[in-house]
Amino acid sequence: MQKILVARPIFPDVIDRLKLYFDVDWNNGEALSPEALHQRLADKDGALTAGDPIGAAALAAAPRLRVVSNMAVGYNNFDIAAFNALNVLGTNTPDVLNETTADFGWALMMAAARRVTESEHFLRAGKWDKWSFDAFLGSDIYGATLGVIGMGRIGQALARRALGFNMRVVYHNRSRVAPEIERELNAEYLSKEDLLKAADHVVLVLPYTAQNHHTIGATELALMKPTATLTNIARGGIVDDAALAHALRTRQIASAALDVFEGEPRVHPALLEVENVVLTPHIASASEATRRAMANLAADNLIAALGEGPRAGQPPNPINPAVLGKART
Ligand code: 8YV
Repeated sequence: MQKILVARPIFPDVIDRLKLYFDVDWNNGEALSPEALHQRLADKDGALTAGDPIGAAALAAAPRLRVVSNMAVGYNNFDIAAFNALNVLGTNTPDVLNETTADFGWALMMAAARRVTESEHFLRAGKWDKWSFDAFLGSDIYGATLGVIGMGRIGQALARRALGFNMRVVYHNRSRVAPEIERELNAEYLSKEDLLKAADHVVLVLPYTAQNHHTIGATELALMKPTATLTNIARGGIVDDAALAHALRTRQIASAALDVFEGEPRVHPALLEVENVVLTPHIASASEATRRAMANLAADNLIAALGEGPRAGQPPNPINPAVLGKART
């Protein structure tokens, strides 16, 4: 039997599925340190990860490893050049999380605009002693301008929600989406700068790459409206968290909502100090049904990529399909 490592706790029934095909080493505890991860990978043919960093050193420590299946759509934890150099396949879990993640982005945007958590903290602290006309005044979503940065599958799902809120939708992306999608979503392409000036609510849904590092920093925040909100459901590092904390403290923008952070699970201490930010612990895809679908899709990818099951040799979501069928070097 081929050997696999499941690097994180996941649903036990998915482990049972994997056991039908593999000898499974399951880390059902804290995330492994790089050293422990490399050691556990040493005799494995495949691995299932969830954000665990896999680069040249991990692959060198695992001479038999042929596939790493990430339980996430984002795979910035993989060094794909290193994978390609050794003919190691990477897979991810796109699509199954689009609507759930867009729902959560919407919830965060609304919470930031209408100051939901900020006012709840006030109430819980026992500070609410009277109704007042100007308590926690926020900004409207309905009829406002939504700015989506990153118009992939999740960005499009967000923009589709905006149709029901009678919003103007502007977007920025590496490249323009197809004209029929622009028409369906009533979405207008703008440069990043023009989008930041025009939008009432900016939502970030782009993948993390070296080029996207600090897509939003002090310069970009200075372009936004003082009434605007910023929501990040993409990846830590896309926003300069220190610059954002400063912009929130000085009310350069009205509020923000963040599900992802630079260096998470640590959160920049300055963000914890400001009231006008909603903070959640990387849970945008965390509905029961979606996390189950992601775990099962990650298992499907691993089973197929290691030549087992009904789709043997044809994993549904290869990231670097050019290595399929090539011997590990
Ligand atoms: C994952 C995510 O749950 O899919 C992604 O890219 O950010 C989340 O849905 C998380 O990355 C753990 O792997």
